[in-house]
Amino acid sequence: MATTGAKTYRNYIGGEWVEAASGESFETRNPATGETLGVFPLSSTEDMDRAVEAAKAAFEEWRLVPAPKRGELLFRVAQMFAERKDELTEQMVREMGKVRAEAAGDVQEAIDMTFYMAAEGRRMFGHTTPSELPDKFMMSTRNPVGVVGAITPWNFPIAIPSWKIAPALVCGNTVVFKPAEDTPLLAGLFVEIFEEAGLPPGVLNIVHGAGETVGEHLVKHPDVPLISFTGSREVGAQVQTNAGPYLKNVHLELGGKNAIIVMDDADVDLAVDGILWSAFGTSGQRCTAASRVIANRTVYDALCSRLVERAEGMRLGDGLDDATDVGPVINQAALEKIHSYTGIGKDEGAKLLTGGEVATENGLDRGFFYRPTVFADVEPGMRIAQEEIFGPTTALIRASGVDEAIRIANGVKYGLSSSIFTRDVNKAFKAMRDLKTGITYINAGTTGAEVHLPFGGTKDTGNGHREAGQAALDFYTEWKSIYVDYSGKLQRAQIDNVEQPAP
Ligand code: UN1
Repeated sequence: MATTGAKTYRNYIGGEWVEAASGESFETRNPATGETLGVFPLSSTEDMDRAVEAAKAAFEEWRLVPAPKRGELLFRVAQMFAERKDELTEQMVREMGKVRAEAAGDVQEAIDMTFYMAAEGRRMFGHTTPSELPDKFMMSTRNPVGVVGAITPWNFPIAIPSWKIAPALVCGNTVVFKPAEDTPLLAGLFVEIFEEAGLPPGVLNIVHGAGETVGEHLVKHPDVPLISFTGSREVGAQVQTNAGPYLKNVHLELGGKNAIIVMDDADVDLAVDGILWSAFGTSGQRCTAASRVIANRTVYDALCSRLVERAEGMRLGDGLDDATDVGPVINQAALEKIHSYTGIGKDEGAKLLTGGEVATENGLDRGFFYRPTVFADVEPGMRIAQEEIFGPTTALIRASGVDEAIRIANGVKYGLSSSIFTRDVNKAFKAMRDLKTGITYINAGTTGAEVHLPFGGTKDTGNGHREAGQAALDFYTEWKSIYVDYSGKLQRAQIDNVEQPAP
């Protein structure tokens, strides 16, 4: 594919748009058509060092800007995201491939998150609590930490950066942003909006390039105390290992193998709607995607036939075409990985009900399209029921009763999202308590998190931290406990207020 005419973009370091020191570059392409959309700097560790240095210097002033003022800047950013929503949406469809409605939802999620975190500038509550001693005052405050390294994936190219960067900034940290190589264009637009809103130089920096070079360098940089990473389990483990010797705080948001449970008493039509949306929306490329359906025996057959019929009715195509239900997957490697799991599923003895192939008709061969794929007769231990495929493939598993269904749902290494369709309040409450995931939906699919509740998962989905909601503040600040003694004398805690035993 010729690159002639494709615009060249730069890194943003210390308030300047600059080329990579090496002068090398890479391209971003439309996964539906193969069209080249832009040329980006393939940065080196030298560029990353400069960005960290700029962020470190900017921190000393930014941390002293009153939090409500930092919030006001984020309000402006949120407003600009809203004003430019159509443009960002269209660019996202081109660069990432998701259909227009979903791309608009991605941008909306960033608008919501930025408004939410902007308002945090006037909250960021700490505690006051009585002292055990007279004439003494105690409180805790949230303090910024320093430079945050934000490493983001391509599947939510605007929303996920906002989950990390909005709370990081409102809390008074500065940021070096290393976006995914597949969606640099959107990441650049994201940063441009912060610049236009008036963010001081150095507070937010972006360095484009490869994870193995600049990403790794950021993770290992001694001047970056916080790392927030969203991506695969394998890379997450590497990030943790690389950051370990520096004793950094690391937030990991990794994979999922999310299940939808359908009970015998469920509204089956509603369940089918939920499954299709969660399994095939964004072509299955969400960490929250429903890649397993655990169906109770009496609804199993009905579910199979309805899912097949509806999946076969889904139209594949360019997300810019409003008739499209399912867009492309991100790149050739993703297409190959997804297809390899079809082979794995067949070899394991699962029954392929529909899909299972690359779609090439009507010009689809210019992009990376995979048919919505449904496997039946899947056993809980099969690889297609255990491993994250990150594509439009879902596996139907039989269960008897809510206890077995929950046991199967929990029988994977991940724990991000889960769902149960039931009209029985007792089963619903049991599921809310016992499904070992960070998120559980009742009578809805596994996707659709809102910005003001914590987002994240148990087990190998992460390392215990959460993004979004108030929970995000726990990662982007450190607690400071402050004691003010206004008694005018030395008062010893645990001693002067306690009657000492006779000698
Ligand atoms: C992700 O897949 O990485 O709940 C994020 C959802 C979206 C966010 C998904 N709001 O599916």
